[in-house]
Amino acid sequence: MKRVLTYGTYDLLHYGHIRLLKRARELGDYLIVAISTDEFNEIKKKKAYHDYETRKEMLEAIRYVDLVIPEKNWEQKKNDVKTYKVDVVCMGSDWEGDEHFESLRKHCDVVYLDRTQGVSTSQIKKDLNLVNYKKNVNQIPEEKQQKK
Ligand code: C2G
Repeated sequence: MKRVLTYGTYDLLHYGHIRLLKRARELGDYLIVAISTDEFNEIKKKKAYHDYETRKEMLEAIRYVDLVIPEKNWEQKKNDVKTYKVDVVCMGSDWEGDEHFESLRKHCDVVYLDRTQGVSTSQIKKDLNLVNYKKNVNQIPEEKQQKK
């Protein structure tokens, strides 16, 4: 059984993510996705809209994904490859040549798949004006919301 591993935040899941996961799964027979914990996102300077548990739940519902594990730091990748007997680590092409992945070539194959153009979580946030969004503000009754 050929085992594939990929990493990501997978926030505000979109078709770019889905197309990556589909192609990653096609590289083998079993796909493991390591998603960044909320704490690791702080280190990556990424503020996810959905928390780790929600992002995990959504990824586990995708037919191409066989297992979701936490990505807690940059350093765990070599251990992940050994622990899960990974044959291929793959990432979108925006990561091509990154040392975090190139250093894994001693332990497994490393494949970069073309990134889907025209969609990104950060663009979705901008388009929906979520950049300054305060979570759950809509659930506060009108009369109680802070008047600017
Ligand atoms: N991706 C893609 N096309 C897009 C957007 C993303 O192919 N339009 C790919 C990325 O290249 C990545 C995966 O989808 O392989 C997940 O994207 P992000 O959630 O943005 O991942 P990132 O924050 O880059 O985290 O240790 C590595 C990091 O955890 C990767």
